Amino acid sequence: MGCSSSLPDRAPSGRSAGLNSEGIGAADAKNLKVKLVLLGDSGVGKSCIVLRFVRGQFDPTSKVTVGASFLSQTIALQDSTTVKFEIWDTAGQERYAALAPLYYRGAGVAVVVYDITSPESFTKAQYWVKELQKHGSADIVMALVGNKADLQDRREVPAQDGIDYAEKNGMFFIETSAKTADNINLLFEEIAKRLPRPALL
Ligand SMILES: Nc1nc2c(ncn2[C@@H]2O[C@H](COP(=O)(O)OP(=O)(O)OP(=O)(O)O)[C@@H](O)[C@H]2O)c(=O)[nH]1
Ligand SMILES: [Mg+2]
Repeated sequence: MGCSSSLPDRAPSGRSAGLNSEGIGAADAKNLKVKLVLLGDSGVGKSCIVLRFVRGQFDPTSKVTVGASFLSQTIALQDSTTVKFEIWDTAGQERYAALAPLYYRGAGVAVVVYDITSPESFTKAQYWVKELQKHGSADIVMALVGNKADLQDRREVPAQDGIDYAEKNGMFFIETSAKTADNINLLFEEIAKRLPRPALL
């Protein structure tokens, strides 16, 4: 069960046209675009986060992701710049783990997601952070996301553990709920603010 987009799966094309080696580019000085990859254990809610961000929906009946799916969304910041996110939502099931480098290679942003009710998913998130530190772009912007924050009564990963781990690894940290929409837009706005800007800006 999960949130999947109705768009067909697409093979990754490596870097998108117009993006530099960190996956960040500018159509012009005020309009940035960035390749973003979501990584994390199966079932943590990656597809639901994307669906909530892109379409404002939560669909508890859709399927697990197969391979990866692609969506894009543009947001406007207060300084009147826009950021287009080209989002690769990867499949968390173990059988797809070997495909992950195809999606995180050349990404300017990596969003590593765990489920606050699942310590195993927090351990898996740490695995992905290490993998990105070894093989991701040098200037990649990384966010650590504790999802399913609506399930407070089932929480098993204290927020402080996420905060501490993120701080040690130079990551932005936030807890979200794709179900209630809590902090979903904020996650992407905060990422946008942290993107290195072209010299023109
Ligand atoms: N309560 C709650 N449930 C959520 C939330 N986000 C996702 N879910 C549920 O968690 C399950 C898995 O969500 P998905 O988005 O498919 O998980 P995924 O990380 O994309 O999983 P894979 O595609 O297999 O990697 C679904 O049953 C969702 O309804 C949330 O914020 N709160
Ligand atoms: Mg998915």
